[in-house]
Amino acid sequence: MSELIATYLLHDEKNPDKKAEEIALGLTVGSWTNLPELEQNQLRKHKGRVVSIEGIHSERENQSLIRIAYPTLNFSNDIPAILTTVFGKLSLDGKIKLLDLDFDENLKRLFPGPKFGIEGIRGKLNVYDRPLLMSIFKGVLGKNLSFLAEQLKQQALGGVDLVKDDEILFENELTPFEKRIAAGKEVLKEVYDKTGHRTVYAVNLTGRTSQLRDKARKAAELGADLLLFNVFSYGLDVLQELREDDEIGLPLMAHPAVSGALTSSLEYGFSHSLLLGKLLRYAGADLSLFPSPYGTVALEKNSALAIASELTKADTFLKAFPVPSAGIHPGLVPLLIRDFGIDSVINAGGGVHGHPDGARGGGLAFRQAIETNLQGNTLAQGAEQFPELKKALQLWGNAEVTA
Ligand code: 1AE
Repeated sequence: MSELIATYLLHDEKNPDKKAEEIALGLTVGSWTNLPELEQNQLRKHKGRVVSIEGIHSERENQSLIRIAYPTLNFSNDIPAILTTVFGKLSLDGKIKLLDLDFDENLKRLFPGPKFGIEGIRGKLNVYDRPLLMSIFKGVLGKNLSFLAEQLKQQALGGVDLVKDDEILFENELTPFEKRIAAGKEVLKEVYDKTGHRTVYAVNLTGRTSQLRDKARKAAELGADLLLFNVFSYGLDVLQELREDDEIGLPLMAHPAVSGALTSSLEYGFSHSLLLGKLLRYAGADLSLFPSPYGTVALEKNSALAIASELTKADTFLKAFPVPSAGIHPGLVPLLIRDFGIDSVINAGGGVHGHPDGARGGGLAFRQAIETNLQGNTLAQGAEQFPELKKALQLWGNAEVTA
């Protein structure tokens, strides 16, 4: 029998054995022992099963790790049905956190995974031997297309590989979606013709859910490079719909906006690795942004590493790019490469635009930090050679890694 196994963390549960049994039955057949034998025989294939119960006790905490197996027969093969089964009413029922879901191979096969993945994105850029560098439009609300175009040009001239819209840039009269795509293409072609450096632009796909498919298809028609998507404002299934539409066929960059409300508590919600790692990858994201352990919106290091691991570990799906973000500056590059490796994207907004020489200088400083680190040199050594890197380190400091 095919099963989906959910792992939960319970806090302050006095009787975890009883609770586990209640979950296994309550979220499947309801009750069991009181059922007549005939009904038991009919319902056996729908019955949930307690797989294990483990106590984690310390002076401060009383936790239990429980694993429950749900027959896949009970739900349709989509993320909304799965989440409603394993964490529907249960998410409202006391201190319980959903840590992980183990899909068996049959179930997994019904999900698309990334269309492009790490290799596909690298192929678009022809960059294989270093982390990619991404920057973010900043301060663009209330600004017109020529302002955006100039900001894009400066970021591209700095050697940035990807530029993403700010996630808070929605449909507006000054910089409408379709015009942003067209203007972005023109600027990036100009930079490519002049320098030979290719930069791609992730345009923010926004609006009512019912409009997204047509908008995304239009973006593809206009030659957009990638779509940025605020997945958690909409739902994972909406991401999957976009991924599975062959008339869209664009790489999808998942922004973590709103996800903090679902993941940040130690006692409630989802684990970071499940939501921003495993489920995003299964649903089809090619890149997943999340707070790095070092920046302004820091995420605890083990959680950030666990997200990256879910996005990149060996699986039937293509690997998705981890994009540790928020408050990143060139002085953090050695830490990022040490922890996330070269198959990651280094992403900065303020750390690019805030450079004393502007966005071009910021981009250059990042590229210099990456080059210096991959050559096995310290950033202090790199700063002797590169003036932009030197200015960045003077401004933001240097988290040198020696090991
Ligand atoms: C975790 C998402 C980061 C993000 O979207 C963003 O805009 C970061 O900006 P900076 O690098 O912190 O300025």
